[in-house]
Amino acid sequence: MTIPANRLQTMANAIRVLSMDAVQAANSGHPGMPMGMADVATVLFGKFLKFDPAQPRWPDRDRFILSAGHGSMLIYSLLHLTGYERPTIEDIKAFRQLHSVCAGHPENTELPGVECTTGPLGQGLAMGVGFAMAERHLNGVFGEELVDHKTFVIAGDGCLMEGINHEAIGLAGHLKLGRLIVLWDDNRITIDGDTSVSTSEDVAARYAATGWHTVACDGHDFADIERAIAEAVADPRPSLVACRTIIGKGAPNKQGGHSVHGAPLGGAEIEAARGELGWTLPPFELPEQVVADWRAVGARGTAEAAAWGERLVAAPQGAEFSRRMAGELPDMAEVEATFNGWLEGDKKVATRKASEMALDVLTAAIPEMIGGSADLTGSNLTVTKSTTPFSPEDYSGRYVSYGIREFGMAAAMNGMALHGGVLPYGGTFLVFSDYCRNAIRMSALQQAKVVYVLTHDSIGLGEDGPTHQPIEHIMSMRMIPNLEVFRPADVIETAECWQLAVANEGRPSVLALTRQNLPQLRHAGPNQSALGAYRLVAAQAARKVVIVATGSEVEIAVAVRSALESQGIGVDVVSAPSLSRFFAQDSAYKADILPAGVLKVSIEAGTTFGWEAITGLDGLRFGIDTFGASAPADQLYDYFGLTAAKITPQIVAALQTN
Ligand SMILES: Cc1ncc(C[n+]2csc(CCOP(=O)(O)OP(=O)(O)O)c2C)c(N)n1
Ligand SMILES: [Mg+2]
Repeated sequence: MTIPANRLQTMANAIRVLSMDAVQAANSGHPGMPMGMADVATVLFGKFLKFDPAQPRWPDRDRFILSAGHGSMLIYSLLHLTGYERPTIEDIKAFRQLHSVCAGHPENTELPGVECTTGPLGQGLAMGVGFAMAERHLNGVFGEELVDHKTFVIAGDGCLMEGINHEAIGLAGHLKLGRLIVLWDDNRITIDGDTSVSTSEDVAARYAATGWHTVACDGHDFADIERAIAEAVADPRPSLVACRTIIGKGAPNKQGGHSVHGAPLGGAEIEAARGELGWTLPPFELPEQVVADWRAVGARGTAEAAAWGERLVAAPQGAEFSRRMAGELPDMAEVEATFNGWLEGDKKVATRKASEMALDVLTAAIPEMIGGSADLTGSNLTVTKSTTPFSPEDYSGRYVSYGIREFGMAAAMNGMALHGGVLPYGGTFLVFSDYCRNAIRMSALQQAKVVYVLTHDSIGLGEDGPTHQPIEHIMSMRMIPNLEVFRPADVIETAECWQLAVANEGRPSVLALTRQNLPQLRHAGPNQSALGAYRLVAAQAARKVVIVATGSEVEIAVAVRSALESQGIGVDVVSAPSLSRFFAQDSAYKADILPAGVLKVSIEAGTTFGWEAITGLDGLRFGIDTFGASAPADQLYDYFGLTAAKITPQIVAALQTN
């Protein structure tokens, strides 16, 4: 399909006008980026992108990621113009208003066609790496017939300047992800003004140094844009296309300056822009020819999508491919039987080791699981017999050596999960969750099923000292909405929590795991962790105390209970592997576990902040509200007062004063 250049220009101008009018109507938003990149986006969608607006989730579509999420009107315009069901023109009129699918920044949960939520600069591109990894993996497993698509990213100066960019492109270059193509909006403007105020970097040289192909073009010359993208598509390396653009192009008095970045153009400038662009129609009305031309672009993929559908039906692995893409787990009966077999044993292992044992079983049963670690495989214990290396030589492998790139790893896992067909998990030390915290937050916001294996979860890691000992981390991650934080207490809870994590639809999970060995406390099923918190040991004497503990501190709680019971004080021990799950139980269950009129005590080797929700203000909270220290683990537990010998008398004293 060849559209004459003048018609292409009008198609691009439709993006410009829709964007400036929507921002003006909302009195909020970012017209500069969409107006500047309208020409590039028109060529990309018009000539290269494989998609079918009638089947937004067609598995073999090219993925398009607007990493410069502030330019959200660009993607809303494109989806509308090419004929997606949503956004309608009414949706666009409601840009940035409550419940509009045209949210301030593009949200994957709002609109099919928005592959991932963007706005935190740099992460869209880094998720693009994950999308490209998932594509190569599924291609390796299912072959060219079913999986053969590209990932296109539009990124701005900010996306390239962020630190995560270094991690992401290093990983992509190393993995030779040649189907990843980044279109850089090289407009040399950011919010504070010209990029020269803050950077002197030779971006192309940096990309070249990490194994990328780079090419430049005039981002307002259709033929030149097409030439550059074609070159990028042809090159076997991941590609950076530097598109020289003018921010806000089409606004005659404001274009090229930072004032168009993030503010409405204003009535007078919009009128001037209409003159400049030769646009006579009022806001939110589009010329028939433009609509027809854009719909023709949208129809370009129809036949290919249909042919793909036929191949899927014919493919021997078609049903398995569809299962994975739908995110449905395979039959888990054998997994459960194996885990149930552990109940009879008496395994004293670290929960990180228990996690490795569980992963051995799970990765054998769930072929879509792709593991990895940020260079701590031997500590996180994330590799299994089933997870052979994922590499350019064998993309069907299932273990990613992410390198020391926690943020890059987490963002890539988000991209993989959102691509679909894979279930990513990855490890690092819990304390370094801070390095990837915003990507963990984005997992939760995007409802991405990603499992974070965060080991060395307390002072129990010992001699590495306070830099490596998490204090506030577990509780602060519990505050992230839609993230489930598990802290299992033994081998059984670890297996249970893993089962819950892989079944957690639309939600990421954290598994906080110990370095040190823990005794097996549970010898009976069924999955008690599914309740969030449950009575592990019930009081024998008249109940005066309920101790709620997590992870490695459940063992301590059990010892405290024994000491108190021997003094005639009845104590329940409640293990609480998932507080959010417990809080979601009905009030009768919660009242049964935390009855009124007894002293409530919490023990967790981290901040005590937040435990008031369990203990009330008159309960006792044992934890650590300073940084840790460097020493063997048992000495640290004693030093920080987290032993039965130190906790028991404080509970006795509290009972006496009450
Ligand atoms: C991680 C992060 N930091 C800061 C911001 C706020 N912010 C939004 S856009 C922007 C400037 C980006 O410049 P550029 O990518 O060149 O976009 P342009 O002005 O060219 O549209 C900033 C700092 C953000 N969205 N994400
Ligand atoms: Mg810029």
